[in-house]
Amino acid sequence: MKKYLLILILATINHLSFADDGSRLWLKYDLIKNVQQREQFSKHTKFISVSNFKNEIISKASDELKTGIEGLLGKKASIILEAKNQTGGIILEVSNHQTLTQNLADGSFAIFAKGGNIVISSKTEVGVLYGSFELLRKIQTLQSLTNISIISSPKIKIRMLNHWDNANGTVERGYAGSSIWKWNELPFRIDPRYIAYARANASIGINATSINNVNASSRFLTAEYLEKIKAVADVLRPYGIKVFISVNFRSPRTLGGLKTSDPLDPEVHKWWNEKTKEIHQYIPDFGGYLVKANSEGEPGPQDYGRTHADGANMLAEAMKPFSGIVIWRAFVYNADPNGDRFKEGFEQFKPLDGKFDPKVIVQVKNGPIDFMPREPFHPMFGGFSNTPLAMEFQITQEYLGQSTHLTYLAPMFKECLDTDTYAKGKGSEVSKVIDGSLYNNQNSLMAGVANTGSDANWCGHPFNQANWYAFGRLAWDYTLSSEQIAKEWIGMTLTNDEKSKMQINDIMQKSLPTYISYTYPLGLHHMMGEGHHYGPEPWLSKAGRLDWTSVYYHRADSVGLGFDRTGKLSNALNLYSKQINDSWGNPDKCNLNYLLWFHHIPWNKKLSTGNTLWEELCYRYYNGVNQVKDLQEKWETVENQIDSETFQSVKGRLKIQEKEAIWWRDACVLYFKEYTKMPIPSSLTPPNRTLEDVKKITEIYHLR
Ligand code: BDP
Repeated sequence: MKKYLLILILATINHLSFADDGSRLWLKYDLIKNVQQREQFSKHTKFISVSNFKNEIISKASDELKTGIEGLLGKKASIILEAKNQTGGIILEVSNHQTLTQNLADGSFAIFAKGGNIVISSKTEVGVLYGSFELLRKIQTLQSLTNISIISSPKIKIRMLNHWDNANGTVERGYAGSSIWKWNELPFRIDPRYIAYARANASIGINATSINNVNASSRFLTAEYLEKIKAVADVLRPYGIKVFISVNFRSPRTLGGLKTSDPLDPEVHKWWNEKTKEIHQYIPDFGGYLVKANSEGEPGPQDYGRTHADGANMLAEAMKPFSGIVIWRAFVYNADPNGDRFKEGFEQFKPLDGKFDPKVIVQVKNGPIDFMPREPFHPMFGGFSNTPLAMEFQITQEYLGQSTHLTYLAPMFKECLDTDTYAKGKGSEVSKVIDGSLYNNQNSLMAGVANTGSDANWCGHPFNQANWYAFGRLAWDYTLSSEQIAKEWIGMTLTNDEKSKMQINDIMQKSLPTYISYTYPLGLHHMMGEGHHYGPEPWLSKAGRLDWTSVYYHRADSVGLGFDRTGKLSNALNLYSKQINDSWGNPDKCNLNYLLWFHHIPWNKKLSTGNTLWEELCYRYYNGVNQVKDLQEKWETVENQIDSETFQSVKGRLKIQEKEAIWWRDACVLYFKEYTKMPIPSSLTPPNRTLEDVKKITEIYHLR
């Protein structure tokens, strides 16, 4: 009996010591198991030499190196003032003379071997911080430091998270608990998570945070909240992160008591000028404003007969004495049952191209509708030569399985960034619009709608952390491959066992095509459950607006499926260049992944695969489900190399994913079958339920 008790106790201790709740993200710094590997790294990390102890960014860099080295290598790492004839250490150096780092963007750094030491050098303190994280990443992923030689430079200036967090602690489209910002505690209590958040962001080069929802409350501009935001800004500053605020355009009325918020009214100008000055008293390096205006019911300049440029320029003027900027979102679409939402942003902003103040940058979602799992790039990219445009990606998985489906988003971000707009001929990729190089813009910005929340592991699904990580890495350097980023993240977060790394990378690379296959194959879009945006509802035909329904987008009828965006109907294709039209505009040449985005295809039309549209659609839905089973099998093979809590969490979620992939498949196949009047191909087993059965699942979601 005693023996069994002892075994039980030991097993529990063992379990506890390995249980990983994911809270340390990719900055785990667990001891490297292999002694020889540890010795190799120890040779290069005997000390950390810092000549400028007082600088708060440098001191964060040396602290991080110390913590990292002590954890990973299980030894003390001393911080010293100057390495006099000492070798085998790390030297942190801010240097203007360092030829390696001249003419490179702010935050660039070099890491190189010199005189028996490793030097991390940059023109700026924050570059030294980024270099320190890079060196730790090398150790975490077991890469040799011998003769290390790296020069790294960010391609985008402002690398930003957009939090859609509300003052009451909820998060719009958040799937990982409540807000990380504890407004009720601030400014008096600083949650240690703010520091962990800052470290995680700095480790991937994120240097800006917009802390509140774009559907903004004026409350964030009150003195009470500015004091709270200041407290957060003070925590983030030593990690090189600037704070932005999303503002409600009606604030001069709701908060200032004015009669109007008309951007051409002198009193309104004065109000914003004073408010902007006041903000700077709290936060001298304030990043600027983020504005959602005249979109989905939010107030804006059009309420007063003014344009987006009038509104943005008024705020830019208030920002003139300061370094901050104004980020104005292009996510606008008026309710027009006969129009095409695809074209709205482009058409509303096109007449304003060139009319924005240089302090304004217009933030555009990656695709023209709304963060669908696969969207063609937004035609504004390449269509606007006189306005700096920022990229807005969604890291939180509103339409991508939220926190239960495994979907790695780096391939999606990259697909958009790598697409050629042909705006100035071949080689005019979206990435070159964003980084400012195509049109010679000074400002450049990439924003990701954050997926963070109060859950212990920050992001809900353990793999959702990889999307935060990937966003930061790509904002820093969009030429990194999805594989490289995945492997880094796996090595830092899950395991460095080579075989398991390969399996997990494979899961991650296959995850997005799998998800798209059982939800939106062949370019279908916007068929999710109303409001909550989870699960299928392709039959949705009545909503607050026609362009919030599913039938508006898929246009299924007895003839075929898909939204005709050629000259025959909406002509949205016309917003793209001729070269894009030559391919996407032709149903026989169009990439099948985008086919139903642009064409209404007859059910019995033969596609390039040799199958008819109906057959291909069925095969893809069924394949998607089978691929989830593959992901599950692959995950089983890594069990011994993964912390058990994480392993079980992913395993459980994959089960949900399998069940819901079948839900999507059955809903869509049974629903479209009503239009085709054709049987499901004989090689596939038909769903064992009716369309009515599936509709009931969705109805339950809407019960009150
Ligand atoms: C949609 C979301 C909505 C956001 C909106 C936006 O459903 O909650 O407020 O985008 O980006 O995707 O403003």
